[in-house]
Amino acid sequence: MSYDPNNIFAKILRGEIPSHKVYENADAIVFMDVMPQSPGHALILPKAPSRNLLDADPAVLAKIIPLVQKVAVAAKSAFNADGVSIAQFNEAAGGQTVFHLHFHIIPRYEGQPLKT
Ligand code: DGP
Repeated sequence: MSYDPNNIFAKILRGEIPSHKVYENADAIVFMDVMPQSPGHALILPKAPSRNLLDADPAVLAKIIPLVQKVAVAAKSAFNADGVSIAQFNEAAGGQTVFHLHFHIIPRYEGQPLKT
């Protein structure tokens, strides 16, 4: 499977459609998920084009994982959560719906299941 430069996250990265951006650096962008599984559900995307984790450049992953950690710690604190789920899906059969690599940061609360 190849990378489609017209996927919705590529359009967000190019500024062609709006997002609620909360962080950006040279390598990545973080914005809020439009269909949050819990308050504070954010998405972290490397700017480099890859379809998902399966075709990602390890050098890109080496930069993104510390940011995943940073955002998870910040989200847990900002949303006064008890824990954080980090999710990442690959291909339609793996639950992926937008085909630009991204990580979900989902604040979690004791006794509260995710929305389905
Ligand atoms: P998945 O590919 O299954 O890992 O999930 C994609 C997520 O992206 C899903 O939680 C909904 C979210 N999403 C889809 N379209 C948009 C959009 O246009 N803007 C934002 N902020 N989030 C989106």
